[in-house]
Amino acid sequence: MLRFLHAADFHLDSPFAALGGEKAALRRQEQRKQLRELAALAEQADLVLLPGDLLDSARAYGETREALEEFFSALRVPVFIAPGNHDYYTLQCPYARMELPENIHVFTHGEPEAVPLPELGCTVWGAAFRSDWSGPLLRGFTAPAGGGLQLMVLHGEVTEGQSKYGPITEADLEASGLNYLALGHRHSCSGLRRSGRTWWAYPGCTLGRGFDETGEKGVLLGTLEGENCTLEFRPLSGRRYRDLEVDITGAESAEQAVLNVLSPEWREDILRVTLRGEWETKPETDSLTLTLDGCCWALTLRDETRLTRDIWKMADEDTLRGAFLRILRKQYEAAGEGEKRERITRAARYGLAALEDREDV
Ligand SMILES: [Mn+2]
Repeated sequence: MLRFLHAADFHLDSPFAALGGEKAALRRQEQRKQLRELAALAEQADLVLLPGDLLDSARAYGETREALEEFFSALRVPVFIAPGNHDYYTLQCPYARMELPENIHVFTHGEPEAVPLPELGCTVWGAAFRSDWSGPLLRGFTAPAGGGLQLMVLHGEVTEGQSKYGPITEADLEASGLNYLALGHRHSCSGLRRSGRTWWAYPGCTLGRGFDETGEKGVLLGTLEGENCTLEFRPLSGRRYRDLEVDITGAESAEQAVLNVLSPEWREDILRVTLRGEWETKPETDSLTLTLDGCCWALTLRDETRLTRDIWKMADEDTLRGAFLRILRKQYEAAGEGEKRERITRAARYGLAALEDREDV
């Protein structure tokens, strides 16, 4: 049985621009620390597959090169890196400039090359992005039959459509004849997939970097034995991004509504809270921000609430406004429940705002 660790898309040295100076630097430090956790997990594997975007760009900080060197020298098993669109291979890239131990193999060609590992009964294939985009790298490839387990490590996008990120189609996967294809590029975990006889997966990124990368992040520990494959998702520790929407309609206060949904376990996390709904007294976002600051590590607060208006209250007035509302009220009552009512209510609000020469709040 062959045991492997499959991890991708570390995006070391990401700018974390939304967090700003100090916190962004701390996040980059946390990224480097994750490498130790990975090295510990690798002790359970016979080989390590790293399909690209380990670095966010070609400009890695000195600390990051050191952390990577430490990581690589801690790994005692064969390691395979297939550079992606962020860490693509050039003679000036960090991989080319680092002194890598012998067990670390970086694929550098634009077409698949093989590294046979007879002691493990397998061959590991791989190819590299050579710039920030790539044509299909797997197209036309078929692994030779009968040479033991055939694995490949590759950055690319599984899609039937167009992509400048090494597109891979279902047909490419089926024709590949591989036992396992370790993919990188997609930032959420795909779970174990199969096309033809080829097992494949994306582990997702190792750490969230924005509100489009929420939830658990981690790596895959897998086994291959004959035609069988198992995969286990191992979450890595660290802060999470959490995106919350809080409806404050009818709440005692916006503050109370938000506090009700927060968990004390999120104190080290990065939160975005979007307030929704209607109010009679506008939420004080400044004081709310102060209250929430202690509940998480970083906070973005967005106020998308609006003033409650009982719009139909004015329908009986003997004014132009009243006449306008009476027409809409008749339609509203005839519309029944649902989306049409919603639309008529909106028309009433906008109409009132126009008649009163105000903005709809
Ligand atoms: Mn990528």
